[in-house]
This record gives sequence, C-alpha cells and structure tokens, in this order.
Amino acid sequence: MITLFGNLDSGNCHKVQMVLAMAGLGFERVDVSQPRGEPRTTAFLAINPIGKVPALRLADGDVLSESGAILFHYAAQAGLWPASHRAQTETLRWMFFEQYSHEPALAVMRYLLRFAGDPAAHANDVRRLRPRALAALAAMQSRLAENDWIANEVASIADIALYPYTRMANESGVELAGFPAVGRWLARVETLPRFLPVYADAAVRVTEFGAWSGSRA
Ligand SMILES: N[C@@H](CCC(=O)N[C@@H](CS)C(=O)NCC(=O)O)C(=O)O
Repeated sequence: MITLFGNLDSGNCHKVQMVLAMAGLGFERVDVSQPRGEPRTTAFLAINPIGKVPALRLADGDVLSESGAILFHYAAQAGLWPASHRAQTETLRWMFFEQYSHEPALAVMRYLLRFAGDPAAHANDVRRLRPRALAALAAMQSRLAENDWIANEVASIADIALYPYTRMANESGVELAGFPAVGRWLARVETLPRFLPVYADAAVRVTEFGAWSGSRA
C-alpha cells in the first residue's frame, strides 16, 4: 500500500491527499509533525533527504517527494492531466507560479501566524510578505475572471496545487473578498468528484511518526 508521510495542517500534504483521493487510491498516513521537528530527524531524512513533507512511499519502496512532482505522478490517473502539449505547458506554468509566487507568500504567512508561536515576533515578516500574497491572488483573479479553471478549459493538477493555501488565505491574514473570481473558482474546485476538504483525512490508517520509526529501529 502507498504510505503518505505528512500531516493535516500542511497544504502541500493536502494536495497529495486530494490527488490520491481523485485517483481512487487508498493509502495509509504516517503523521510527521513540524512542531515536533520530525521532518528534520535522521529517521525522516532517510526517507526524504529534502527534509520536507509530503513524501510518498510506494508499495515497492520507491519514494516520491515535492507536492508538484507527486501531483504529476498521479495526474493522468486522476483525470487531471490535459492531452495537448500546449495545455500541459499551461498546467506547469501555473504550478511553477504556485511554488514560486503563491505558496512562499501565503503558506509562510500562515505558518508564521498560526504555527511558529508568538505571532507578534513575526509581524514584520508577515507585513513584508503581504504584498506578494496580494499580487499572487491578483494574478489568479485576473486569470479566473476569464477562465473557469486556472490553466485550461477543464480542471487540472494546477487547480489542485493552488487550492489549499488559497482556501486557507484567511489563516494567512488575507481576505478573499476583493478577489470574487477566486472565490467562485474555490467553489468550483469543491464540486469536483472525490473533492477532499482541507484538514480532512482520506487515509485508511494513521500512525504517529515516532511510533512508526520506533517500530523500525
Ligand atoms: N516544495 C515543497 C514544499 C514542502 C514544504 O514546505 N513542506 C513543509 C510543510 S508544508 C515542511 O515539511 N516543513 C518542514 C520544515 O521546514 O522543517 C512541496 O511542494 O512539497
């Protein structure tokens, strides 16, 4: 069976849960906690030397990581990979946008406000990131005012990649009221077959990372 190493607070892990659910694949989850520093432990680095969740271990022991690469791995099976070369290029365009312009602003602001402890200590960093987050949402607003889906005429893994940190923008201190087409797009993503809400768990079984690595020591 597939094993997802990740947690429910991470939007990057949500993307992987969503594509696995949409591909109709069952998986178990090993809960790797960031507050406990588990992604940087020797035991986790042996799974993913990049030291970040999500990581996915396949039944044959092969390991995938980086949410965008994992989305690509299951895209066709989930019906989320377009046929034409041009549409594939457009899908990658918005996935690279997500990783360079969107996630580094919205996800980092959310982390600093919700998980880093003492949000006041990070107020300057949050203020510095805010224009980048608003610019990313403005780019999405402009695109989605003309198109139902972010990359193509039909849904693709680019929509799945952009969904969680946009849906959780309020936790990053950003309101979506000024981006109405983005709000309509979020509602559209939520109508996709086998859609999985943020914070939901599609895993058939969950094990704490400490217990999982202890049982292998
Ligand atoms: N580009 C990576 C980013 C992954 C990432 O930033 N993961 C965070 C959780 S959302 C993490 O594992 N952080 C652990 C740490 O920084 O110690 C992806 O898309 O998978």
